[in-house]
Amino acid sequence: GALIEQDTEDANLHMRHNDELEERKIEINFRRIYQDLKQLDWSKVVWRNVVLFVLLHAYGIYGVWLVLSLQTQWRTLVWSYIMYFHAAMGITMGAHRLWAHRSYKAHTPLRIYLMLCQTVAFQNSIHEWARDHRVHHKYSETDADPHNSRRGFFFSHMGWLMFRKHPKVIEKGKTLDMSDLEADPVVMFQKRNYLWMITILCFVIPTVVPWYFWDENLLTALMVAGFLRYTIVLHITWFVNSLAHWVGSKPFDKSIFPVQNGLVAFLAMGEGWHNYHHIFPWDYRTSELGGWLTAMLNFNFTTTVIDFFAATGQVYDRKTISPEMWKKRMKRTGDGTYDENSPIKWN
Ligand code: ST9
Ligand code: ZN
Repeated sequence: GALIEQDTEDANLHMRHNDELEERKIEINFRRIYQDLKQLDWSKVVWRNVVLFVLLHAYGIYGVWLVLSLQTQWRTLVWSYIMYFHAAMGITMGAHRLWAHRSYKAHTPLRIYLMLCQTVAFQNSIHEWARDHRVHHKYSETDADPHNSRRGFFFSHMGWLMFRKHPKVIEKGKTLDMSDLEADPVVMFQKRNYLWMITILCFVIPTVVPWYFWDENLLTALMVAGFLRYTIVLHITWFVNSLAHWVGSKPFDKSIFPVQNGLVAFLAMGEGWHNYHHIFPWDYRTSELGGWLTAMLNFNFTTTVIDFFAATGQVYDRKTISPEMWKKRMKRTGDGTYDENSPIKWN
């Protein structure tokens, strides 16, 4: 009895989509954003996080000013980019494709490296990140989805990190099988040591390197390579949950919210092909794209890096979807927007 009840409930969570899909405008509508904001339950706000995010953005804006007013050395900018790149790899290649989805396997040296990169990004421990992400995939756009995009653009972008979680998130999250991550000593080491590790990797190293090696002003290094770089990586990541659930096409399945968004893919090293990814989450490319032009244009750079490590032997067992399979799915459920003649030619 209990089991059947549970299943029906899960099915219901999934099925109240369709009318809302019709209503939803594929555009960012500021009036809608405002209305959604008004409807959020403000008694659930975690003010400590609001204050921290306001401070972070104030420092980030100060960082922008230090860059635009030419007070930042070019070496510090290059260094900030290197930090951005590593943080991005820690999230896309590590937390997302390796640990949350297990779409490929990696040997311990590479897992340690990706864990360190993921710490540079300071987006919660791998274990917490992957649990939230698994529950997001399994219960997308329901109360059990941590960044449920039905609660509005802002909520799905960053608002969810400033509110107490919906009880369903925790309830459903506890039913997930996390034993694979709990058996990974690299993941568990990071979870146990998270606080000092983010301090060193997200803030101390990015700040001290420019100061020590090329005499950058310490405050400038902290604001630009630390806070500004951190803020940028956060927003790009959050765009996958906001923009890539709102603005774009649905060539693979028109009945879900996630969309294909090339801008997000470009910024997030290949993570904007979100309509595909929600249908085939175990594909290590998070898209059907392949080929050198995609790599050159940076539309899926993470895949290029995974392939590079596969060539060195550190990566193995990459899972993909065959073109026959995604084409079949596209014909059956897609919105008909797929452009087979696109200049960025895939397979
Ligand atoms: C950040 C994460 O930014 C961003 C993730 C984005 C994901 C994007 C995915 C898209 C695809 C990949 C794209 C990559 C693109 C990359 C591009 C790069 C250029 N299941 O949390 P608590 C338990 S983080 C099961 O306190 P509250 C939990 O264990 C930014 N259980 O809930 C605990 O139990 P116990 C920095 C769960 O009080 C209890 O529930 N970090 C689950 O409601 C309470 O947990 C922050 O800002 C679950 N899913 O607070 C921190 N979840 O007590 C923000 C929780 O037994 N977080 N539990 O241990 C917080 O402060 C809080 O979590 C909160 C909620 C205020 C949001
Ligand atoms: Zn995913």
